[in-house]
Amino acid sequence: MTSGHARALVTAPRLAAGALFLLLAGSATAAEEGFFKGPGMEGFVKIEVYEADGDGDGDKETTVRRFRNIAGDSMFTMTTGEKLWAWSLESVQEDGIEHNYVLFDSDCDGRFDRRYGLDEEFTPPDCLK
Ligand SMILES: [Ca+2]
Ligand SMILES: [Ca+2]
Repeated sequence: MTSGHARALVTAPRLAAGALFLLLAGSATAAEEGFFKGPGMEGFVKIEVYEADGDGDGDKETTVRRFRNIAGDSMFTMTTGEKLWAWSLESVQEDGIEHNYVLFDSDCDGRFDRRYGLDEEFTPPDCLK
């Protein structure tokens, strides 16, 4: 209902505790469809890596890598079995979807075809199962 949860999820290491990558039911999710280019890692350093259960089945299938740059922007990637299927950027200086998003590869072809806002809900793509 608020973006507070999502923000916490995106930025909080506690995601590893096992919850879904879900933010909240009830937010009308409207992912944008298209082709989206990853933001790139230039200037970012890895600050944390952990395993997470993105679909709630008890198995931690997803490796989450979190990054930060000197400006304080946050980034994470989600990888399952070597497949990078989500890449997020959260900017401290810029508002809006162009600078705060999760890119998502829904069909495992290596190209991001959806873009979510940081307060939207997503789980690992079905094609990984
Ligand atoms: Ca799981
Ligand atoms: Ca794709």
